[in-house]
Amino acid sequence: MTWTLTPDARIATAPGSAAAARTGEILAALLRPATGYPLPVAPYDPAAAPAGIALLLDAAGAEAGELGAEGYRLDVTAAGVTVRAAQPAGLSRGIQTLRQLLPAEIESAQRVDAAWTVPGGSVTDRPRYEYRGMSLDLARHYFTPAEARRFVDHLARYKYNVLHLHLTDDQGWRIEIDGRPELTAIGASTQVGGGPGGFWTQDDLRAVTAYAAERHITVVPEIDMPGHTNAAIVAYPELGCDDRKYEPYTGIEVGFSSLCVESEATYAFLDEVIGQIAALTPGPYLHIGGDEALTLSAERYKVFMDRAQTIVEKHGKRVMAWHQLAGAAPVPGAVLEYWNQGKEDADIVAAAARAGAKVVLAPADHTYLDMAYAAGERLGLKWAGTVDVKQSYTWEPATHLPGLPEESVLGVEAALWGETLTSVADAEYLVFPRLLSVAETAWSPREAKDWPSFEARITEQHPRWDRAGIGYAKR
Ligand code: TNX
Repeated sequence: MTWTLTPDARIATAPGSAAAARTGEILAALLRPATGYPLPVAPYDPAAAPAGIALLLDAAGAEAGELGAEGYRLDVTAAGVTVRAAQPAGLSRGIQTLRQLLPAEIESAQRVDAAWTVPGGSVTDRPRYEYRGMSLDLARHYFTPAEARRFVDHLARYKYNVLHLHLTDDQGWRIEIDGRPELTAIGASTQVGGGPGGFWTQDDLRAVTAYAAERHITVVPEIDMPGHTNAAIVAYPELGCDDRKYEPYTGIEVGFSSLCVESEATYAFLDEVIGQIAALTPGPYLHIGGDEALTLSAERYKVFMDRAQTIVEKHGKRVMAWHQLAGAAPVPGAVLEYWNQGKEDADIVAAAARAGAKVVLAPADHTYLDMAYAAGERLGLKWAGTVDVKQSYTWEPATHLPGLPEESVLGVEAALWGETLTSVADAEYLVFPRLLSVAETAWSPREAKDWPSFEARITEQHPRWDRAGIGYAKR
């Protein structure tokens, strides 16, 4: 038994839900180019003839509990397709499964003649982890807002729910801050390798955040501090001290810069920046970096991070930081992002988690999409070794860090650092297929993971990526 998408199909969405209607429009926009069908979107009307596709929010009681915030149930019969969820985010995930069940030609930007059939059956699906992210490094290589939206689409396709934007680093400051014009006039004008850099206006960040939110993806903005701040200090020299002279930097070393810990000018700056970033992004988290502050003693680092965390909380956000914060004093409710290779720093992270911190796992030797696939590759770094597709897939979050309580793992993140990138094509070569390894690790139940099956399913994605114009590594 199959269902076939026909020219007269309509998309009926949960009455009274603007979010469901928006998801219906997003689905229609995905299906119209290849099919050439009009696919009107309208509120579901039980008295009308079957629409073809229905996106409903009628999961209730035990089923709603089972589906949670992002789960969905997909039923395909000869009469039509129904996606049901308890929350709008579930519909957003469900339409991507429907898209995957259609023939690969559905990815074409031009009209194609194909039999738009979907196999019949029912699927109940929900994510394993509540945080499933990818970070994009705008600082080492600048990406425009349109390019970032392209990555949001990639994340939506594989059911991610967080886009982490690394907005600042030694090589560039990428976000407009009112009252601090030199950040963008000077701080934004560099990137790795000497290119022109660039920055987003506040409206750009608002717009990308809204585009992601319509796809039920939360933007987590990161302002890295106290290290990784060369670009900010070049723009505002009073932010530095330690008798170090700051010059624009386009290399790829880390750990040499720091905001001045003892200066009130530093905290006045943080209050402005964090306040504005908090107001621009509705999500719960604000990431303050905290990694590789190699010029600071542990004492000075703690003094700084204590004050920075207080400022984040004052502006109504939950602190997120790289796991080095575990070596200082994470505030209650802080989320630590573990990024090292091997089990390095497992002890301090596990101790912080036992004291109540939550942990997002981004182990460099598995989820760093900027690691080279293999020796001899043009793209990617190798400081955490090479990460082939199997290495990116075969690890287990619940037991990855010795001593880390399983319930403290909030989720998993893929990281795309930009040191070796010069274009979106470079980025997609590193991202695909490893984005899917991290997606499956974050979404699917532990017992459903299976490398031979995954490897075969990656190859099945190739015709979709070819038609969608997505670059990838044939691995
Ligand atoms: C380490 S991950 C860094 C980044 C680099 C990355 C390159 C982390 C918190 N710090 O500054 O871009 O390695 O792989």
